[in-house]
Formats: sequence, structure tokens, C-alpha cells
Amino acid sequence: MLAWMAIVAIPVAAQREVNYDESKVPQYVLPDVLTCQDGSVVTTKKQWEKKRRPELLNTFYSQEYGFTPKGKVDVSYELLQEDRQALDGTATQQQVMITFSGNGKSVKALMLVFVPNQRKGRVPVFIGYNFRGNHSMLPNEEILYSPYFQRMKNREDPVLVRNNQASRWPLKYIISRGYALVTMCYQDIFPDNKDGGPESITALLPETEDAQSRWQALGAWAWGSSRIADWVVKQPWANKKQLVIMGHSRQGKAALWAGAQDKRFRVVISNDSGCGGAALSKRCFGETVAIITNSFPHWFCKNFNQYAGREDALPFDQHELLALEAPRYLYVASAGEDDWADQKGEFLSARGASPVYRLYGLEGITTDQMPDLHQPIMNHVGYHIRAGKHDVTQYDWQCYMDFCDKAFKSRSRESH
Ligand code: GTR
Repeated sequence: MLAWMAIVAIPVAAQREVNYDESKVPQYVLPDVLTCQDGSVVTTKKQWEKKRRPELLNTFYSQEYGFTPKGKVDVSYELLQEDRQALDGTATQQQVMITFSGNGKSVKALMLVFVPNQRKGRVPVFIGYNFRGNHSMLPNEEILYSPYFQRMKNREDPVLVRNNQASRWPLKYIISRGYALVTMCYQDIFPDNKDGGPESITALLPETEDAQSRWQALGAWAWGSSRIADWVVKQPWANKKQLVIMGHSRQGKAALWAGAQDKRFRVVISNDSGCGGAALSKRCFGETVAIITNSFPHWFCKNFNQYAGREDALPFDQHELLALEAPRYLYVASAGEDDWADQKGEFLSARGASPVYRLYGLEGITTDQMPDLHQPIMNHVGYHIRAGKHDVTQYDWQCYMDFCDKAFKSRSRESH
């Protein structure tokens, strides 16, 4: 589909110029999330679920993230370590190795798990990739290096320093609020560089015929989250109706895509996901399709390149990705100094997804006004903008758990 357009060269100017001026945002028309490709307008949940949702999902497969090939990967999980008195006795910690095999090859990925010891019944679970390896989350020597880092030859490499991302993962706080956390280094699933494909889980599956719509890293990362979920739902401590997926930045993009495909994620959280995530592409504010496809040619499927510098030609936009989470809970967060991710574009996108929530009688984002800093909106769709840089902070976590508490309260009867 549209393969002929893929050869359009990326204009050099579009690669370099970054617009941070609201008055220079081009005039654009957002595609109506409820209008089908044949022009008919969706007015019921049934029409959304039977017609428009599959049509949109297919658009994101073919035009942005690529199709997940059909084929079988064997997945096995092995408990390597357990400490029942982790985090000052408040949590049980597990390290679980996943082995993916297919196509005569195998890939290993290491989960790090924290479960609150004080629990009545099953607990809600956050699933989220870390960027710098499990060892970056806490200082403890028994935390094994994630397989991606185990392969590093130079043991003095600064990336092997422990605890260097602890501020993004307030583990004791998460546990104190009654949530379990399952994390893994995203690089274990697809090493984040343009030559990462052959070492990634994509090498375990057959290649799809059409090279233009072939999945790459974002598709693989989303797929990997679902394999984590496969394990989580079998654990005796986990409430399988209370799975939350949370991702920051490029992992925010992957989290949204995972949530669009896998309805087991009851709450989907995008932290500063920006271009190719929550932010509207057509605004061309901050990072653009040209910049992102040029800097990260291994993230999206090749069809997405055809919109570089041609965002006006996009027949869809990211609010329609967010709409695919409906009627489940969705939360989008921005940071005040993160213009690169286009905070306003993230907000307007959450707003643009809201008509689908309305079909279900649910309140999404109903205002056109972006809230002030630290004034979270917590309807069925949530949004906040906090002060500071592109990052994940304790404030973000606090909002996410407040939102999840609210989401799961109404479900607690059906949840055990
Ligand atoms: C940037 C990229 C963003 C975002 C970010 C991150 O370099 O341009 O789209 O994904 O990386 O993941 O931190």
C-alpha cells in the first residue's frame, strides 16, 4: 500500500530545521478519528470496534510501526534469583531470564521483578522497560547485568556503573503504594542501533513479504512487553486485570503501540513520548517525522519515511493511536522544558482521542485548554505537565499511581 511514495527523498531542510515557535505551526486539519476511510461516520461502539478500530490499527501497522510477522517464537522463563527481603524487607525481588528461540537462533532478556510483601490478595502490576539495564536501577551487586550489557567486553565501561538511573525508578515508593513492578532493559529485545536487527527478536521470526511495512525496533519492543505480560498473568501475586504499561520517551512510543495491540494492558501510560508517540505529527513542532526517521532509521517501518517533510500528507495522526487504547485508561504526561517532544501536541492528541471515549460514555479530555504545571487531569484519559526536563520523576510516578488507584477502585470487585 502506498509503496510508490516511499522513495520520496527527505528534504535536507526538513531534517535540520526545528520549529519551537507556536506561530509557525502550519495550518493543519486533524483526520477525524470517527470518520472511516470510506467516508462513513462512526456513531456507535459496535461500529468503532468492528470497522474503524481495525482499519486504524491496520494503518498503524502498514504505515508507521510495521506488521508483526506471523510465526512462532518459543518463549521460556527461568527464575534465576529471589530475595524475599528486598528493599528493606518490603518487597520480594526476582530475576527471571527469558529465552526466545526461533529460526535456529535465540535471544535472552532478563526481567527484574519487585512484588510488595504487604499485600491482601493480588496486586496491580506496572510493566515498563528500563533504558540502561537492570543494574542501573539500584546499587545491589546481586542484580545481574542485562544480557545486552553482559555482552560488553570492557568491564570498566561507565555504562556498567550501578544505580545510575535510580531517580527514574522510586522502587520503595512504588512498593509502598501496593504496586508490583516488572522491568527489563529494552536493548535486550532490540539493541537500539541501526544494525540491531540481526541481534534482536525480529531475527527469530520470518520476514514479512513487503519490506516497506516490515517491523523494526518499536514493533519489537511492543511485542516484548506482551511477552512480559504473558509471564505476569501467570504469577500467583499478580492481578491480571490490573496490568499497567508505562514507558518513557522512545519507550513511551512503544508502550502506546503495545497498548494499542494488547488489550490486557488496562492502563497505558506515555511519559514524554513525543514524535511517533503521543505528539501530533502534523504540528511539526520540535522533533518531526523527517528528523526522527533520519536519526533512528531502525525504529519505524520504511513506509513512515514517506511522510518526512510531508506531514500534511499523513492520512492519520497520533491521536488515532491514542484512540486505540479506548475504552481502557490512558494517561499522557509532558514536561515543561521538553519542547522537543511538543507538549501541546501531546495534549491535543489526548484531546483528539477523546471522541472515542465519548462513544463509550466515558470522559476523556474535554477542555481545549492545556492545564497549568502540576494540575493533572484525571478523567478516563489523564494528562499532566510537570516542571522540568525530559525525564521520569517521582511526581510522574505519584500521578500515575493516583490515576491507577482511581482506575482500579471501580474494578476491585471483579479483580480477584
Ligand atoms: C531522542 C528522540 C526522541 C526520544 C528520546 C528518548 O533522541 O529524538 O524521539 O525518543 O530520544 O528516547 O529519550
